[in-house]
Amino acid sequence: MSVAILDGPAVTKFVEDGDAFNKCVEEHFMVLDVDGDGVLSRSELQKEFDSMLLGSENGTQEEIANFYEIMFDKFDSDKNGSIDIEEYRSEMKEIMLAMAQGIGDSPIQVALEYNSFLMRAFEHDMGEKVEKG
Ligand SMILES: [Ca+2]
Ligand SMILES: [Ca+2]
Repeated sequence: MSVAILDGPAVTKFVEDGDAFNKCVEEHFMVLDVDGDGVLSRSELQKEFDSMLLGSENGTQEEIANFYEIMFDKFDSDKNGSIDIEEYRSEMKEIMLAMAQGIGDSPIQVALEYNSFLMRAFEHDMGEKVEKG
C-alpha cells in the first residue's frame, strides 16, 4: 500500500485547478458508470463509498444502507433519481474541500489506495513542485 504526505492547502489547490480536477472527476465518473448510460445509479454510486468505508467495521447493515441513501440524496441535487456528471463534480468538490479543511495546514499521511482523488491531489502537488524546480 502506498502512502503519501499531503496537507490541506495542497488538496485545495488541486480542486481549484479546474483542469486537473475536472479530468480526475471525468475519469472517476466513467469508471463508476458501469453500464455507460452517462449517469450514476444508486448501486453505481455505492462503489464510490465502498472504498471510503473500507476499514471501518463499525456500523450495522442498516446504518450503512442509511449512509448510502443520505449520500445519494446529497449528490442528486435535482432529485431525478440519478447522478449526472455535473452533480457528481460539484459534490466531489465539496467533499474534497471539506477534506482539505479537515487535514488543515499540517501534513498528514494518506493511504492512497483508498482514495484516488487524494492520490491525484498528491500527484498534482508533486508535479507543481517539480515544475518550480
Ligand atoms: Ca450508469
Ligand atoms: Ca440528478
